[in-house]
Amino acid sequence: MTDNVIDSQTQPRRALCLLHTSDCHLGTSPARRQEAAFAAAVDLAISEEVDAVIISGDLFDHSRVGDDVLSWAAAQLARLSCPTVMIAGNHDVHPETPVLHRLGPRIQELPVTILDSLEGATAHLPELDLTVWGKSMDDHHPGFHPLDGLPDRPESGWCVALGHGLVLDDEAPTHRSSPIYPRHLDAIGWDYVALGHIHRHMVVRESPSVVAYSGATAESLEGEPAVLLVTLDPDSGVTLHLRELIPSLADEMA
Ligand SMILES: [Mn+2]
Repeated sequence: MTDNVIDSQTQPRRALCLLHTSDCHLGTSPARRQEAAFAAAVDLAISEEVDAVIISGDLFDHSRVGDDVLSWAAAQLARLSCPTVMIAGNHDVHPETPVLHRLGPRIQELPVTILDSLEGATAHLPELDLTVWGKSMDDHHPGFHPLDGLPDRPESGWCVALGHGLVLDDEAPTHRSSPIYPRHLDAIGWDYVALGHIHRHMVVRESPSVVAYSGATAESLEGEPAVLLVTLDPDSGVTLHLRELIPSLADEMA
């Protein structure tokens, strides 16, 4: 066995810092409160030099947002030098003209990945040794299970799963849409499960995987803007820090 082989097999994963947000709801209203919060989130990603940005659905408030909102969002994502990975939520999905597909041509040149397969899709970011899985939805209904179909964790590297749905306390059948049952979370061996849909930040559980809602960008911290910084560290594991955002009044009023 050569030294090179030993190195490649024993090389520890390097620590990563991810910015996790969801439910940005861009295009909600002319007041631009959501846009100001999102711009502040991008500012934080840049100043903290995060390794990747994760958006767990509902980047947009609805499928009819104007082209100006789409172009503005693309310009914000273009400020990031790190990769961005996102899924659709129940607000930005539409069977005929998904708003994220309208965003697509505007972000072609950017390191942005939209995981838009209904069966689930995996993005591998080799420069970060990071695998991200997520599933798109074509409708928000009780039969859609956001984490169903998640494959076994990759053999090496960090792995993060995205889901947009409602975590339930027990296995009782429900009429709530996009349910995530305990059995879905019990079975996961991935490092972190980044959830969206609930607008308040919430740590759902810490084992076998750390599972958390970031909360909505504009209101996750008791109604105020915040995002979640997720540190993946070979020594200390997964650590979450909810970081308050200070939106610029100029972005809000523009
Ligand atoms: Mn939602």
